Amino acid sequence: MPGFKFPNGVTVELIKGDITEVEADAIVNAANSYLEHGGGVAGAIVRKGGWVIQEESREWVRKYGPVPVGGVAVTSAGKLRAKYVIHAVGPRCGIEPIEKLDDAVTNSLRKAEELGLTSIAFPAISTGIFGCPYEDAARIMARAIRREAPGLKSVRRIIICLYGDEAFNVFNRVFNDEL
Ligand code: AR6
Repeated sequence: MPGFKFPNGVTVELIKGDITEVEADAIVNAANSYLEHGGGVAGAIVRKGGWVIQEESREWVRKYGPVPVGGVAVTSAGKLRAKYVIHAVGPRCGIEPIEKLDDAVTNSLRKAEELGLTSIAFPAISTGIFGCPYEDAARIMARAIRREAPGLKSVRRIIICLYGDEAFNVFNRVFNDEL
């Protein structure tokens, strides 16, 4: 399993598989602004974690309004192994600037810090239904992590969970390049 370690001990691991099976304090969801969890990662999280995650998401939107692109919201993780789901809204490529993915990653990491969590797992946000290329998304995610990791105090482990060989191979090459 490819891994990276920062001087402060924070590790980054790239794994292949289903993020709903990953053991981490928080799982990041690739969400939309309305937190209506349809397909992809979001659908899998609600199917496995339970409808409570969708209900809490709706409650969040009722209270605070839609989550801006690059922003995050937190709910419980229902029946999943994680303690929380951090719903991060990535950009829709061709509609919003892909650089907003940096905000989505940064805000997720900062939220995990705020919650005092030690581990967080990310999917390849925006590379499914939202249509961003793996290569560009990987580079933005890697650079955001490279910038944020040295300042992390609570978070010790960052996991990037890729679905399928193609995503894994591209992310692996780009992370090797950037970290
Ligand atoms: N585990 C890990 N990665 C996955 C999984 C899984 N179970 N399922 C898909 N992927 P997407 P987006 C990969 O579409 O592009 C939803 O409807 C997938 O192959 O989940 O940010 C939301 O409600 C791709 O590489 O997220 C939003 O409306 C990556 O995860 C919208 O999709 C992200 O794909 C968000 O679109």
